[in-house]
Amino acid sequence: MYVVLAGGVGAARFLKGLVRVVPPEEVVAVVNVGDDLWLHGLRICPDLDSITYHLAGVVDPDRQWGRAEESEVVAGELERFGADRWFTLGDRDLATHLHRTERLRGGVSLSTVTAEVAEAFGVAVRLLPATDDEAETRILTADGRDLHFQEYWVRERGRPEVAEVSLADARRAQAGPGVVEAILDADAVLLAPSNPVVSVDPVRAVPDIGATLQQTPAPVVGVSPIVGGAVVRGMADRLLPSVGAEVSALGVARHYADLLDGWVIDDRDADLRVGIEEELGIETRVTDTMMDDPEVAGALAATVLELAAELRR
Ligand code: FO1
Repeated sequence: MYVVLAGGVGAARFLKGLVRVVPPEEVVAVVNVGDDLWLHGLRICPDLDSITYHLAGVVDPDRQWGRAEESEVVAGELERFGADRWFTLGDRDLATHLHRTERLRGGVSLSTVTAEVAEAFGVAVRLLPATDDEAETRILTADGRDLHFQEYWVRERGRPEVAEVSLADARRAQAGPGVVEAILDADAVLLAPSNPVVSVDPVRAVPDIGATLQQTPAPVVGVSPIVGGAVVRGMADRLLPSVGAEVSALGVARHYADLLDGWVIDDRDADLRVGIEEELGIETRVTDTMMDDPEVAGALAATVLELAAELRR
């Protein structure tokens, strides 16, 4: 069984590749919930939903989040009542949030309702929220504001200069049911090519998850989300400096150095391999990591699993 620490789109694409080479029932994704928010009285879980929709093949192919063939009738009607549309919920997507919120209000845990949603979409990968607690990531800006991650990224389009990323809620949270056990029993723990600062760090900031990652006998192998010194998508390039990390495959490897046994970087960064291995002692492989089509994602997943198997010996 393989555990993947996962954020949104990068993780979803990687997971789609992974299930080409191992049965989905053998894959457990431990998913970031730091992006989650309350809006219009509904609980929205963007990373859990992006992964579910990608794996189910119903994601919007252009935006890479939300549902394909989506309409926004309800969002338009909400404007009548003065609602701000900075974060728009599509009509099909709304059904997921309505179901989830009704179940949460009825006392069911986020892990349980996540499993229900995955099953309803025919997703066999086990999706585990990192925590059932509300543990939102806060962005403290250089001009002194304390923003929810989505306010920073969507409402303000990632423009404010970031002074600090606060994971204080995650540091007080408890691991979701099954997470610690999965990490301990895994054949390998894989770090998806997700944003290190706002996707993977909020997962490992949960104290019992962080401690278990140090204890597990499983090798930990990651895929660099930085290619050629630039981010593939998202805002990692703007956030890595806030934790003192260089925007490169080497910088991210250093950031994860306490955790990694193996690291997979893109062909374009081949010249960094020797430096990473010599400086950090992390076994490094070079391959195509640009998962534009599922075949590349499958080949990448196979490379990651081969490295993990070598490290287990
Ligand atoms: N991203 C946007 O840029 N604008 C939106 O209005 C928006 C709505 C939205 C609704 C549901 C959902 O699951 C995701 C949504 N996203 C939206 C994407 C999301 O904010 C982020 O891309 C991720 O949280 C970052 O991984």
